[in-house]
Order: sequence, then structure tokens, then C-alpha cells
Amino acid sequence: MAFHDAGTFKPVPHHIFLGGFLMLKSVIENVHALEIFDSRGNPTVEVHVTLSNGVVGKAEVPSGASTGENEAVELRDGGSRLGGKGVSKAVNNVNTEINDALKGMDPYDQPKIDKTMIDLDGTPNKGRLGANAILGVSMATAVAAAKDAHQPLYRYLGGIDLEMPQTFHNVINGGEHADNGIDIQEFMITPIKKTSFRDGFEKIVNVYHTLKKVLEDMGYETGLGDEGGFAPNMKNSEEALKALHESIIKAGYKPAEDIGIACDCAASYFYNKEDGKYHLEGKVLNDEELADYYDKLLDEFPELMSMEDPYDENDVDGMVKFTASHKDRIQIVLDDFICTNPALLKKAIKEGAGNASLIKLNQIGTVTETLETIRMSRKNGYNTMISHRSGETGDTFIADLAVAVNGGQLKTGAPARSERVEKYNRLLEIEEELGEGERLAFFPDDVDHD
Ligand code: 2PG
Ligand code: MG
Repeated sequence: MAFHDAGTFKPVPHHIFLGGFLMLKSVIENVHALEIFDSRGNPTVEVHVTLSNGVVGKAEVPSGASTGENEAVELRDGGSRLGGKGVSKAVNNVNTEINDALKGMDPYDQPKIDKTMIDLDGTPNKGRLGANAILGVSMATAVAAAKDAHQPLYRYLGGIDLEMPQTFHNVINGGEHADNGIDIQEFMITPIKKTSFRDGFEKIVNVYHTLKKVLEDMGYETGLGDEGGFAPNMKNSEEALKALHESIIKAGYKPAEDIGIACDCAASYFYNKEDGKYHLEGKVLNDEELADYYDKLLDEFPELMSMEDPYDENDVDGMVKFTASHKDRIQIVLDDFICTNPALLKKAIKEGAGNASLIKLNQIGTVTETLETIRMSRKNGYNTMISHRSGETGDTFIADLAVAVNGGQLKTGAPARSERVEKYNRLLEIEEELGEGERLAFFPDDVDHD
């Protein structure tokens, strides 16, 4: 793994001469973890990295439900306590082995910190110490270094070339994130025509509130799913798209022009390994039939511009063929297919699968490797979409990350439930700090909408 040139970290000298005095740069003094709870009431890891000058960086680790087979291992205790989901072993690994290994290290040398933990773990999937333990420390180290440098996290990670991300908001939840008849997991809306992140977000909020009324008029319950979107008990995905289409118009916008739609199909969850077919909302489909089904949706809803995991993570043939026939029409995002893993992304690029990468820090387990996957995506013409997990906390690291990697996309749920809204509120804060000097990213390319 190319740790030597990983990330966008700027080297910071160990000693700074200030007014003739030699100021010693701070080092890591203590790494401490505790067990906290996520938005689904499941235990997760919080880490505090304390530097020798008293600066503290804090991070909280998210957790997925529709996980890819090749994700780094989230270490859980097993046994009877908290349904086996406790993370006391991961917490203990931070407080003992990881703390011992990192004490005295330079917090600015993120690649070295991350490599030290990877080597200490010694497994290919971070299964011994736990990716939840390692990621918490990795993120908290970056937060501590940014604080020490008196820089906001996005500036520390991204330098001076920054853009607000294109955001995707999951407003109808299905699949593993809701108990309803919709097999496609996420229906997201994204503001295309906008003058600022704030302007785009306001449009999303308007559509979200209109959608609630549209669903009520259709006779559906408007309870929320795991990511803050509505979870109506609809029969199928087409009905969900129709409700969205209507809500965009009723809110006063033009579908495809003002507001686009993106789906996360999470197809591994309706793929049947036994017969090799997709069991989707009462239909049993092979690869070609699934493509025909998607085409029907794309023809009916031209505002549908991005599809994530349209095929099972092991159905390389299906994904490659779909990419070949659709890559000029829509964005095809790889999530479970690559698990934010540089090695799996490399394979996907060679095979010709997808044209965008979903980026989840906890799928790979360190900040350095996450940045490596982002860089590899960019170099090979793949868009990048930074992502929350369905189990989240108030941590806003990914909002800063999305700005830092300029021109990226971000999906972090509906404009509802504080663990989702916190990230958007952080973007509002960042946009105000950046002011008018900084650019705004449009989707899928920079487009002048004057
Ligand atoms: C996904 C994610 C986030 P989960 O599949 O993209 O929306 O869901 O965290 O459950 O894997
Ligand atoms: Mg996904």
C-alpha cells in the first residue's frame, strides 16, 4: 500500500521558531476509548486522542446494516451483554495496545500512525484489534492535529483547494433500512440548480416537507426509517419514484433540471445466491432482465441520474455489462462492490465496473487508506461520494472530509434526525467560513447554470 504519498497531508515541521523561541511540536500523549451508543441504540466506539500540550481530538465511529462482505471487521464482543453487540474488546484494544504503540508519535504523520496500527493488528481485515478501534483512533488523531494546527478539519485535510460537495439526501427508505415492501434501499434527492450549498439544501428541505404531505394524501404512514427518510409501506420502487417525482413538482421545482434523483439499490440484499437471480418486489430476474427493469425506471424518470450497487457485489459480469451500456447515461456508484478498499477498487477499474466510488471510512478502517481510495478514484476518472452509515452518531468528520477532497459528493441522509442533520449543519457552517471565494461543486460536472 502506498503509504509514502498517501493523502493530502501537508508536512509540518517538528520545531517552529517563534519570536526566537524554540517551540516543541506536540506529540501524542494518550489515546483513550469508551463505549457509547449510535442512532440505532447499538454500542459503538468513541476515541479521545490527547496531545502533550493538552489538545484533545475526539471521534465517534459509525456502523452499517447493509454491509459488504469485504468490509474491515467491526469487532463486537459476542455473548449475552447488549445482544452480543458490545464493543468493550475494541475499547480495551485502544486503551492498551494502541495507546502503548502511539504514545510519543507525531500526530501530523497520519500515514505513519495508521500504518503502525495496521501492522500492530497484523490481519488483512483489521479483525484482531477491530476496524472500529483503529478508525476511531485514526479519525481522532486527524482532529487533534487540525486543532493543534489551529485549522478547521476540512482545511487541515484539504489545504486551500476546497469545494462544497454535491449532496444526496435519502428521503424514502427501503431495503434493510425499513420494514416495508420496497426492495431498493435508498431514494435520494439532490439539488442540481443552486447558487450555494444553503440554497440547494433549502430546496431539499422544501421537497422533503412536500413529500410528507404527498405520502399522507396517498394514505401512507410517514414514520421514518434509519436514515431519516420516510418508510411508507409501498408495494414497489416505482411507486416511491412516482411520489418523489410528484413532490419535486408540487414543491415548485423541475425534475432533472432543479432536482435529481439517485438510488442505492443495494442489490446484494435482493440477490439470491442459490438461483443466481434477483428477487425484486415479486419478480425473479436474471442480469439482463434486471437491466431492462432499471431501463424502464430510467425512461420513466429522467431525473434518475445515479445508481449505487445495481448488481450484487460478486456479480462482476452483471456490473460490468451494465456499466458498459449505462456509463454514459448515469453515474454507477460502487459501494459493497469495492468496500472503500484500494485493492478492490483497482480490480473494479481493470474490469470496467462502475464509474464512481462510495467512500465509507469504516469499510476500510483508516483515514490514510480512505484518502488513497479517493485519490485512486480521481486518477481513474471515477467520481467519489463520501457516505454516512445507517447507524450514525453526531460526529461530523465526513462533512469536513467531503469539503476537503473538493468536488466530491456526499450522502448523509434526510434533512431529519439530528445524527444526519448535524452533518448538513456543519456544511452550512463551513460554507459561511469559506465565503464567496470558494467554489461550489455541481453534479455530474461543473456546469454554468446562468
Ligand atoms: C449504504 C449505507 C449508507 P449501511 O448502503 O450505502 O446509506 O447503508 O450503512 O447500512 O451499509
Ligand atoms: Mg450502499
